[in-house]
Amino acid sequence: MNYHIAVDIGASSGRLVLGTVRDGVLSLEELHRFSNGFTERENSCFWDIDYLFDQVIDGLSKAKARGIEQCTLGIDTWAVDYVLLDADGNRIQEVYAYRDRRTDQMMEQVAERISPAEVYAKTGIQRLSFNTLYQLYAHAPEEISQADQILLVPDYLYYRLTGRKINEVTNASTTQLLNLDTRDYDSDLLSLLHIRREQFARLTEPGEELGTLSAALMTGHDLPVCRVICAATHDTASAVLGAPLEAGRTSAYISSGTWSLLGVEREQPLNNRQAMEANYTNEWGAYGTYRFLKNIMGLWLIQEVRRLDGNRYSFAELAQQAGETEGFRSLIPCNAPRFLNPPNMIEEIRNACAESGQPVPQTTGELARCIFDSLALTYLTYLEELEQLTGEPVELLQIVGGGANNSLLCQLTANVIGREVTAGPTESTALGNLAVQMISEGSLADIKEARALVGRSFEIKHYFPETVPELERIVTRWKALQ
Ligand code: LFR
Repeated sequence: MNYHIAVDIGASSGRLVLGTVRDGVLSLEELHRFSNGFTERENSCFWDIDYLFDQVIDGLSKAKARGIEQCTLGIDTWAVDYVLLDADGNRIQEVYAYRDRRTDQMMEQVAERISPAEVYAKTGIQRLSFNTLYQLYAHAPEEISQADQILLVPDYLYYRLTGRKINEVTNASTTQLLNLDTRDYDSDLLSLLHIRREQFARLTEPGEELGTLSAALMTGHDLPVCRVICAATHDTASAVLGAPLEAGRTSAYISSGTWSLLGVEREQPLNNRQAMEANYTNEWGAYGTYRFLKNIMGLWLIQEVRRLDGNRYSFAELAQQAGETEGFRSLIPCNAPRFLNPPNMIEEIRNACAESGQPVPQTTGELARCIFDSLALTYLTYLEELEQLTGEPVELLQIVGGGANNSLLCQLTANVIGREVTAGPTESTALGNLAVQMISEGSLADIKEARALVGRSFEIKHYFPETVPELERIVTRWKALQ
């Protein structure tokens, strides 16, 4: 029996998932789950990276206790955030979380030094205030020069596990510093940041073996013998690898979690003027693919409402309450920067509704309904835009990730976009992580085989559009809010 373990850490939770294949079917077992979130201190937002590392070790100890002596291991996390290390490999400061407000004005400041069009032509990456480019620009040059190495979060976890320093490419592309032509860090952008190429590590492709757990870890803990494999370390890259994209039908996907990432997989980047103006991104995927997609403020909105509501209700209960309230009553422009990290999400949503003369959602159910309706309308807007940009009509929308569990949102999406929606697998990120391990180890030939394995191993739900009375009027109302 071959054991594979995916460490999959998102902005709100993390897990270690065991994957095993028996009789041509892949099954998953959650070995360990833990919560995640940034903390605010003196107006700054930080991740607790030591806690996350400890959780990885706890999960591996559980694997050993469960009888796993040997396995392969891969890591993925959210993107863009980084760790600055000194020459001894020690962190020189805490790890900022990407919703930290220090980058609020940085896109404008960078634009004064290099035009957004030039940056887009070089990198093909959408402008988001939290891209590593803007985060690093917010540091004083002296601070940056103190860093011997800059690793992204999963690179850093790999370093703590194995002692090897790499920059994995799928995640590195989200820095907005990689050049599409040279396929390396762009020298103009590095000099803008006062960074020398050597401060970043070697670019590493998913599938490469990184060695074993360090001797120090093995002596200090009771852990399985792990062959550590470089996964597609950006969670969205893994999520799309783990999506059983349907061949023969033109489909788009939404990787639905804290963010909703709506897009298509392509063999070539699409970074023309229209794509730039619409602010679509070309993130690098494993095996030479690109994800042409748009970041949509996703379940973060409901996660924040739930948190502020004292975590009284589960996500399933919130969806149920939303389903019991009147639809399309109050709508918000979900992707407006005001929702990125407001001091109080509930107040922000209520204010947005009041300012636009709509009924102000009072109950938790009304707030949830406002979010789900607005998300579905946002999906419609960007799906139509995506079709225009690629010139390819989309027949089917495939929702993967945790949001695939939300049948209200899936049905609303089908209704609003007027197309079939499939939902699942919910664990597509862990699946994509495991797929790279299995391809690397040779038990799967390629990503096509991996997707076929996923397709036959997990149930996919289908949602067909139902009529929404006066949808056209609702869409017009929604567009006027932007
Ligand atoms: C999703 C994700 C997105 C990225 C955002 C910030 O978890 O990785 O792809 O834009 O988080 O890192």
